[in-house]
Amino acid sequence: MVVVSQPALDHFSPIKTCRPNSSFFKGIPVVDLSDPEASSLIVRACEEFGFFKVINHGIPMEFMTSLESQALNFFSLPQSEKDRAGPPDPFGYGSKRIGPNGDVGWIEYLLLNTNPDVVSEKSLLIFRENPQIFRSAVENFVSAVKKMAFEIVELMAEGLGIEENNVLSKLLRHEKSDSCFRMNHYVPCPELQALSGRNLIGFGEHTDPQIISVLRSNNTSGLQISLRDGTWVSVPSDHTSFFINVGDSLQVMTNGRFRSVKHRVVADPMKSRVSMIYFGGPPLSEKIAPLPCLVAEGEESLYKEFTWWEYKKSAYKSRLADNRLGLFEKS
Ligand code: GA4
Repeated sequence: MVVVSQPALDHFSPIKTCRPNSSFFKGIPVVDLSDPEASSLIVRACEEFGFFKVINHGIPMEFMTSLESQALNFFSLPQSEKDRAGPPDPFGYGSKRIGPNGDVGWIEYLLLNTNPDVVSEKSLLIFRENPQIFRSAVENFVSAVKKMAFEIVELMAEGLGIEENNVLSKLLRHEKSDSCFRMNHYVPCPELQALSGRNLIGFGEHTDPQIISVLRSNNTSGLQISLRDGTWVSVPSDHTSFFINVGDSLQVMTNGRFRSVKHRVVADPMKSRVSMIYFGGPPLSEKIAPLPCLVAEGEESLYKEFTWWEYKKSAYKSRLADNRLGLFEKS
């Protein structure tokens, strides 16, 4: 038995840990974007899990690998260099601290606005080492992933039987769409595993506030989702595919028919995990409410009225694991 000395463990506090989970969930829905049935498969996945994997997406592997290597170049800079691009406000480089309210995780990350009106000082610092290459790797990847997100939300609308065109995609396509992009690096940490047999939580449990999130990671697993009954299951990694999360706003727009998925990331003790996520949100002034065509006669909205700006403001006052939609549910 390994005797764990308290000072050694204190080094990792206050980051939470959990017992390793070596079995992978085999029931993650997989949607082939070229399948004529894709729209109904997507709807079923969003209702049951709020989560699915996308294959045959047409995004060149080259976009994923070049961004991954640029991100790793940045993350391998000396800490003092990286810190110059932080702290995140919310954009920029962050290490361990997530959000403004005391959440921490075993993670370092870069958070970027996808449509900067100005070239911010922060992004100049992020791209500093390799300005052209890094910036264009981000641009290529984000613009391809955005297009796929537009296509996916259109398939959702089709599967939901919404007749009006582009009802969801217009929010993401909007020039003022409030979307962001995140590159996460989960550094391996064999010491804690050796000391305690436990793994560090990289990104604590939460739901994403936006409409849709599109994630790609390298072949290191760690992502876990919570099923309807509250059990946590590990998602097998697949560096060739994308994973889609339903966000809180989409849960509201479907009046609770789609569920925003609770998820978290457990850091692998031996292998580094790199993930990249596009969070597609509406313009700040957009009213977030159930789409009228999805509310049957005699049925009511489950939520009070609010704008994306109001929801976002409230999200930034919350802790990661809070039930953010709770405040906006009708009692
Ligand atoms: C979760 C989804 C996205 O990563 C994010 C996160 C944001 C942040 O890291 O700044 C938040 C978190 C996320 C939800 C609640 C608030 C805001 C940290 C936090 C404690 C960029 C987002 O949009 O919301």
